[in-house]
Amino acid sequence: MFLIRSANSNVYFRCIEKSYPSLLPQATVIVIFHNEAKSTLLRTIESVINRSPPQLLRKIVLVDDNSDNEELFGPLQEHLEKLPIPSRIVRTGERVGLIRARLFGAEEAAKDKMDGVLIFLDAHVEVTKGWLPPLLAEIASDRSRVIVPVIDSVSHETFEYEPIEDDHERGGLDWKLLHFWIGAGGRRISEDESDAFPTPTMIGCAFAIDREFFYASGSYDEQMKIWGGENVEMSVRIWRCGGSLLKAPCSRIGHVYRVTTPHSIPGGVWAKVETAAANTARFAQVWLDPNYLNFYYMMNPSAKSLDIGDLTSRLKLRDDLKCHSFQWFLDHVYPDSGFPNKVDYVGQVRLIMISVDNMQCFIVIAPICSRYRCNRWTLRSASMPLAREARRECEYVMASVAFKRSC
Ligand SMILES: [Mn+2]
Repeated sequence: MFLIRSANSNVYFRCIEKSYPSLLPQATVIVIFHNEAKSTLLRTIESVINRSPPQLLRKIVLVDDNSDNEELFGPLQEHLEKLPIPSRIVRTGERVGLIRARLFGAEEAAKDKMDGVLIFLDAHVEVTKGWLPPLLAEIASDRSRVIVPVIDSVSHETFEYEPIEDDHERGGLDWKLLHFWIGAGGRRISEDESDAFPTPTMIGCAFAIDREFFYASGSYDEQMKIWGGENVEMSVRIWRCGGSLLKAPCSRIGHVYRVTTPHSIPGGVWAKVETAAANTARFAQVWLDPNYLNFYYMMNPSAKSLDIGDLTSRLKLRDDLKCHSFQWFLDHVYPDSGFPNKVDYVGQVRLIMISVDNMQCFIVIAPICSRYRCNRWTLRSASMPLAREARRECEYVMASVAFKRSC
């Protein structure tokens, strides 16, 4: 597999015709890695260099979060020295996790010049032709915009580039406060399908943000550990504290969705689950209104016993920035969320049947009620083309209804 290839991206015809201002802010690309395969990491970097207008790319900062793979030292360093764009590698020295490593990279990025745009990329992506100007142009017109590209898929087996079908998908928030993909929704702000559009949340593997705004809006919650939940925290915070999160359909990036975890965690898989859960619980405690926080603990009773650390600085940030409430976020940014604002009862899905053939969900639910007699509902809903997504959508549709009816 060559490091450099011409990746296919099926951009809209209008993207090719689009013109961008000649004066755009410069980007510093920050890539965090931990024992990434050298070839995958270099494909990320080479694609950035080959598919970005050189005048728009200031430098590349690589942050090594305590790798022990030898080819990520001497051989990687040698490769970087030959690159036409300044590329620097900094090493954390101990395992600090994605969140703190990104903060580390942002500090390094600001050492020469304070202005410009930070672009955080996973170490296993491949940017496509034309990916950069759409991101920078949105930020040039409003520095409080955080911009995400369309995330296509790169096969982890063959490295084939696979454009996603619906590039107007948005990021949502499920009832466990995790990111998931949702449809375009009815909220079109423009008739031109190549224009950037609002998305409630981002997946986190690639985004662009003005450097000053990154810090002014609270960068990251430093007490979140390793990985997990930080993407949702940032998304919701950006919206609620004076910014916005948009997706630019003319900017496309391929991402290798891995089968195993990209961020190994000392302590194994249970430590990983618990770390991500504690990060999410920190987000819930700081950013949910009391009724939604109550609902979150009903859905996640085990979250109550997690050690989530001290919240003082994040609560102060929320107050200092005079951020809107979670209710405001739901009303203005995510009206199709289905989050219930008053919950008397939490039920459970007993049985889901999915007919993949005719793309429909048939759901039978038997809510669990301790003290009251419950109805048994049978619902039917439109579905998604993939079984995995259908399952999710079905649960979601079902659950919304279940919560709206009391037993
Ligand atoms: Mn990734």
